[in-house]
Amino acid sequence: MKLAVATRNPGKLREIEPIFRHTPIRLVSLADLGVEPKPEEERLEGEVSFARNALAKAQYFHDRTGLPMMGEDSGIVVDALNGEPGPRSKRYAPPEMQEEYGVDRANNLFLLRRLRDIPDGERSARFYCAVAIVLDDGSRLFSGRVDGVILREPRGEGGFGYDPLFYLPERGVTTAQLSVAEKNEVSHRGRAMRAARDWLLEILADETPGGPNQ
Ligand code: ITT
Repeated sequence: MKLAVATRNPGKLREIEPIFRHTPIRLVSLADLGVEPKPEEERLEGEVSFARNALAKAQYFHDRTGLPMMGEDSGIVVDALNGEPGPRSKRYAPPEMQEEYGVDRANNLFLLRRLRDIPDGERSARFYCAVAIVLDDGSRLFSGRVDGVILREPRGEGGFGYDPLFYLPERGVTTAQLSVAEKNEVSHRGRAMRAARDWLLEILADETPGGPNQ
């Protein structure tokens, strides 16, 4: 089965690919398919919920390609900021800052600035991930989360986005200090993707003549 992935974020693709390795599901990216970026894609993401955004991305690219499509929306939710930046995680820092420092670095600097006066015991946060699968005959949503704490300065070179600030107390590292495999074990994306993968594998088993479900 061919499953297209409705993301233009290479960091996400790097983490999603190993989860589908050694399965009959073959992932293809928008780049593999030659699906050119269009300005209207920017409007797929609102500020209401991760699930809505994931579904909007999957449905939009399913309509454009006709392929089984997986959309993913994720971000960071910070308790001391009443859930900010949430679904706005990618566009959190003002555009001038993003232009000057690059998107990820600007967002990290901006988050640190917003949390400057928040004491150590009150910096809890979580990454959240919604995954939508859109097939010809319907769609399904999955989600995952991982809880952590926002540090006062970045640590680690791996991952992407807010990873260098996201500390996992039980492991004593940030998610930027984990390998892709280690991050996938605990992360919001790993959890949501494994649930989506297992659901697709059930469908495939069901459809295979003489397969385990027949
Ligand atoms: P697509 O919409 O093309 O998939 P995107 O980068 O626009 O890619 P999102 O709208 O879902 O993706 O924004 C997610 C942002 O949330 C991302 O830019 C990061 O800043 C942050 N984020 C999500 N998952 C993360 C992770 O595992 N580690 C660090 N930051 C993460």
